[in-house]
Order: sequence, then structure tokens, then C-alpha cells
Amino acid sequence: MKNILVIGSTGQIGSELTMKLRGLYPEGNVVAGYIPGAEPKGQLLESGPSAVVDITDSRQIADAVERYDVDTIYNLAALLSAVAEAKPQLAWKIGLGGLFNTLEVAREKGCAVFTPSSIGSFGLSTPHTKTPQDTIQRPDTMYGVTKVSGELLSDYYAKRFGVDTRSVRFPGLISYVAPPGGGTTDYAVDIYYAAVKGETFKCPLKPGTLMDMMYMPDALRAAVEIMEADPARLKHRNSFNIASMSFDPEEIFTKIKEYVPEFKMVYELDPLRQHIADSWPDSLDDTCAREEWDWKPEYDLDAMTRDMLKNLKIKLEVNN
Ligand code: AKB
Repeated sequence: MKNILVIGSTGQIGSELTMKLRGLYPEGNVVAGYIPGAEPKGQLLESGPSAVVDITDSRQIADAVERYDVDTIYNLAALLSAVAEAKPQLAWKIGLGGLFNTLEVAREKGCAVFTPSSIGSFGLSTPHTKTPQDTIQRPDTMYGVTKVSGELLSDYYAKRFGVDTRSVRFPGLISYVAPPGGGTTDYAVDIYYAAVKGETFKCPLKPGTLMDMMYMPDALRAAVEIMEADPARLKHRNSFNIASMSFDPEEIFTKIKEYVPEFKMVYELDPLRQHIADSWPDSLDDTCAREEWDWKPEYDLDAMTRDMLKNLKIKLEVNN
């Protein structure tokens, strides 16, 4: 990777990934692509170039690729699962239409492309425990439909046109930096904010709802490492299962209580999110990622909880 374009650079993953890439590669070589209304601010704006890149407009993608001589595109434009269910047409337009535009530009200009998939690419008929790399993928949400279709389209461009497409299936991502918006796994971020603010957490999912989760530093490292991996070792491309921890609401609540004993949680279920969560795996088997590009997570639930609480206290200026 020499010159990188991040599409969706001001979103939940993009804002942190752009900064990480600027720390690893010359800052001026990492372009923050954004849509009007979601402009980069602060360090993200000041630390490198930025360009308007609406993924639904292939001309804007091509212009940024030409102007900055881009060889690698990180495509992070997407709606999260619950929002995608509320706006299925827009989810398709951004998720699949946008991916098609990106892949076409990549084919013409010779770029590599990273497009994250998700645990949302699986469905009710998928084996739920230690979900294998290659298995049944029949999701019944628009988010899942766009993710499976995106995996297939990316593999098609690799095989048919030689475009270097690679990706991972992200679990729920947890971070104290940029909040997620409209996902099913968001509760696992919101719960930390409630704990630090001294509020009772209203959990939208019922006890026993297991899902894979990951701390953002591990997720960012995965996105970089898969793109840096030796292609001769890759038997898979789109997309690799990656995993680090799996828990249900009771487990994360109990873990936080170890550090915040007065913390309280009640259940106020959200039927849409519960339906989506029930259709997703309880845990993923990430053996292929470990074997093909040496994937290894660093954070477990305890290490993540300590880091989240410490950093959220600083961010929210809470002294206790
Ligand atoms: C969501 O909940 O929609 C995302 C995901 C797991 O893909 N965080």
C-alpha cells in the first residue's frame, strides 16, 4: 500500500482507521474520503488530505483515485444493521451499488480494495456455535443480504478481473472514540457509557443473546494485516471470519460490575434488534484467518473493559 483512499472516513470505523493508516504510512498518502454533511474535523482534517467521495457517484471515486494516485481503497461506506432494516433501498444503494462503483474504478485503475463484511452475513440456518469459515449464509435482513452479496461480488472481481479484493467479517466493534449508529451490537458500547455516567443501563437484548464482539484496536489491526498479507498464502479472500470474544448482556454487565460495583442494568427489549441478534452466530471459528495470515486478537473481555472504562472516564471527564 502506497497511496490509500478511505471511503467513509468520518464513520465509526473510518475515523479511527484513517488515523491508524496515517500512523503507519506517510500521512499525506492517506486520503480521507467523506460526504458533505459528514466532513472530517480536528486531527482527522489536519493530519492529511481529504476529498468529497460519495460512493454512489463513481466519478467522485475515480477523481480521488486519479488525483492522489491511489493504489488501495478502504471502502467503509455502509448503513449498520438496524438502520438498514429501516431504509433497505438506501442500504442496497450504498452497500451494493457503492461497492460496484468502487470495484469498477479499482478494475480500471488497478487498485486493491478492502470492504468489510460482518457477522450479519450469516442467518438463522447458519450453524451458530463456532460458525465455520465456509458455511450456509442465508440472512433475512437487508444488511445481511448486502454483506453476502458484497462478499460474492468482491470474489467475482478478484477471479474474473484480477482485482485484489480482501476482507474480514467484523464482529460487533467496541470503541470509546466514535460511537456506532444503528447497529445491533451497539448495546455493548452504550453499556460502558452508562456505567461511566452512573446511569442504569436499559439493555435492548435479552439475557443469553450471545454475539461475537471485538475491541477496535484489534479490528483496525485486522484491516491493515489482511491487506498486507502475502497473497500466495490466501486460500480465501472475501471474507475471513475473525474473532476475539463472545458474550451475552449478563456477561458484559457482570464484568463491568467488577470495576463499577454500583452499576445497574434493566431489560427493555427492542424486537427488531432481538430478531437480528438471534439470527447471527453465537461465536465464529477464525481458524482460516489464523492459518492464512496469522490473525491473532490481543484483547479479551477483561482487558477491553479496563481500557474502555479508563478512557471513557477521561473522555467524559468523570473523576472516580
Ligand atoms: C451491527 O450491529 O450492525 C454491526 C455489525 C455486527 O455488523 N456492528
